[in-house]
Amino acid sequence: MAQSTGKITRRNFLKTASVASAAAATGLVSTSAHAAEFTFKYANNLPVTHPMNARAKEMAAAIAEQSKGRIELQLYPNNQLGTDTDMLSQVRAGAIDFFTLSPLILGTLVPAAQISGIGFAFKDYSQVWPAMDGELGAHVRKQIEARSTLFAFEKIWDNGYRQITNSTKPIKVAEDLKGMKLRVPPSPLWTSMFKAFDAAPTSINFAEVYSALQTKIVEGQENPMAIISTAKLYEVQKYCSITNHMWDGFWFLGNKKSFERLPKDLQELMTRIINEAGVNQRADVRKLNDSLVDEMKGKGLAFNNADADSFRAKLRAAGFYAEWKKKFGDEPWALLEKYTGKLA
Ligand code: X2X
Repeated sequence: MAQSTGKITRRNFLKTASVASAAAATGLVSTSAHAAEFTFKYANNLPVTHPMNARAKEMAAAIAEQSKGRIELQLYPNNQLGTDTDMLSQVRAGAIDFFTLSPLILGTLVPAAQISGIGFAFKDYSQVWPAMDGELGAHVRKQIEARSTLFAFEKIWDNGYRQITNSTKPIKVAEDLKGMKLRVPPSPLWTSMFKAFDAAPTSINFAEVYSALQTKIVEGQENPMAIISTAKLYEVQKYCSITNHMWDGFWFLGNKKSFERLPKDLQELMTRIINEAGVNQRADVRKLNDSLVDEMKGKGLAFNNADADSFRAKLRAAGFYAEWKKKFGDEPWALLEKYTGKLA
């Protein structure tokens, strides 16, 4: 008979299933089988192998454990719920509760948020974190809260310093970018900056970057090493030019109404765990970005160092700094320069 051989017959399956649902109904199964009191969705655009998602997984586990199962944070990495543009609409509407987004892409909704992405602003991380954890970050978070249905947690997560890859030639000086078809993320500042370099920038969401490079819709793109590696962009690019042309991060955004469903103590619990995860993620990303050049060389990417001065001079000559200072306003610009020194 089927039952004695252990084969799953329909009758056997139904019997097991009804035992399981009876156990759930009487509370005899582990807490993970219970629906949590509060369920949230957190979505992002990065591969599961990126430190952002390793830390997110750890963070979701800590939230479940420390809330004693009352909160479940569901993770949707790798553009599973759509492109950044789609996900931004969803989190604004509350269909997603949390979302990590570059301050520059957030600029399509809150223009003031783009200020941290000014080309060659932060010399290194010793300027980035004091600015973003300090008055500049506070200014941006205030703008986000005032001008959208969203808020940002205090600790911005890291993306890193961005480098240019392409399939055509090494970029050594700004002049080499002339006319180059480059993908940039959807953001006014990004487009403005690469126009100032005389490149031919096209806005494309990250979800479509690999295929845009593969089919040569664009020649190149720019991203930190950890993304070039985890998204395997080296498979469809030949050259990587170390330009460090801007630092980029990810604001950990929440939908205000979603988060306010939580009682104060649970809001505090989530806030603490999310900010801690962000700080740990910063260390992971920095280590990874610093360690990948040799590995990428092994995968066939040709590296060169670019002359940063020629890029800065080009931005200055194109009036880039003057234009954006005017757009952001004197006071926010002074906040930026408080951390970076004089820029324009
Ligand atoms: O879209 C990109 O290039 C990425 C992944 O770096 C951002 O999210 C800004």
